[in-house]
Amino acid sequence: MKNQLEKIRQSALEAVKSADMMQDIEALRIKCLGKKGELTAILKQMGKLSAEERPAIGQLANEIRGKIEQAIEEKTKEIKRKEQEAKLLSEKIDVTLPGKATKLGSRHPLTVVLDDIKEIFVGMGFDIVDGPEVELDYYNFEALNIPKDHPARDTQDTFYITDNIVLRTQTSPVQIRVMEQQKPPIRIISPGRVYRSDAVDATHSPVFHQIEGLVVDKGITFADLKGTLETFVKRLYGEDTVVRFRPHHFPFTEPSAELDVQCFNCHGEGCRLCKGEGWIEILGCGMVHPDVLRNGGIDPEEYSGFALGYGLERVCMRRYGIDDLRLFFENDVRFLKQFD
Ligand code: 2NM
Repeated sequence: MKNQLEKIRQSALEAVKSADMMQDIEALRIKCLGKKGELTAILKQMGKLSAEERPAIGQLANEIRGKIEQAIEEKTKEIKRKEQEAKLLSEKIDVTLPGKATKLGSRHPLTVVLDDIKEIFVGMGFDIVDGPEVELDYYNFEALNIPKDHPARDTQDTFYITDNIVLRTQTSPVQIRVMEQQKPPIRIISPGRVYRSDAVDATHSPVFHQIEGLVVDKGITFADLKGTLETFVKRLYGEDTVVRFRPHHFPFTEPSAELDVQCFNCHGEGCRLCKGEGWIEILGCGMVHPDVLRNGGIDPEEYSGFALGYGLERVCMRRYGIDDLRLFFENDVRFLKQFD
């Protein structure tokens, strides 16, 4: 029996020594020390021993049990420590590594140009106003002196929601609304989306952007229009920009004009950029028609004003040399991230 005990001691301690996983240790504990384990089996046979042998064997068995328990406990600690070390090692981070850079978006090129334009007008004391894109026929056409038979009112050109509701074709309806609500002096610009029933190509889009401006006060003259617009254009294109005003016609202004800038490429000689003209058309403008003032609830005997309107896409295309309008609306990041 003593030999059996020594064998158990030896094999158990060796097994504990070579174990390297918690499952192995637990299996070993059950095998040796469990209720049906090897050591228990020996102790059950103690009854067969003589009274003299019994204490010594009992003592030995207890001593072996103690040794095995101790070995298991030490091994368990060792395994746990190794597991912890491995975990710490695998989770190690180098806090001195550079961080991942956050990719910032950029402004859309139309926004870049619009922000510049807004800043110039705000600097001259203008307010920026918004209005509905789904608009009454009255504000979009009627109040602006655009008669019922005018080609702009054709369903070929305008998106009709109903007989008297349209997608605004210009932002001038905003100006009528402002005149209705606000007493002069009025100094506003109204940038925003406008709609025309056009097929998409390199120079046409059913949705594009306009900026219109309106100034109404006592004693406003064509000189104010010229001074304000020349200042605006020089701030946008540079102080050495040469401008000219050319007579034109709009139903809502009288007199009306278009503002051209001299081609900065050929200085008026005529080249490919200005298509041989020497001048590049920038915007439309004029003195607000007395009927339009009246429609806005303003007495044309007491007040006068000027207005202007132009397309944001064209300004932007010229500034960046963009040759296809569709690029603005396709949202291809390879295009968009070149600006701002
Ligand atoms: C243009 C050209 C000239 C214009 C007129 C008005 C209003 F409401 F005051 F009558 N707003 N915008 C105007 C004048 C627009 O676009 C080429």
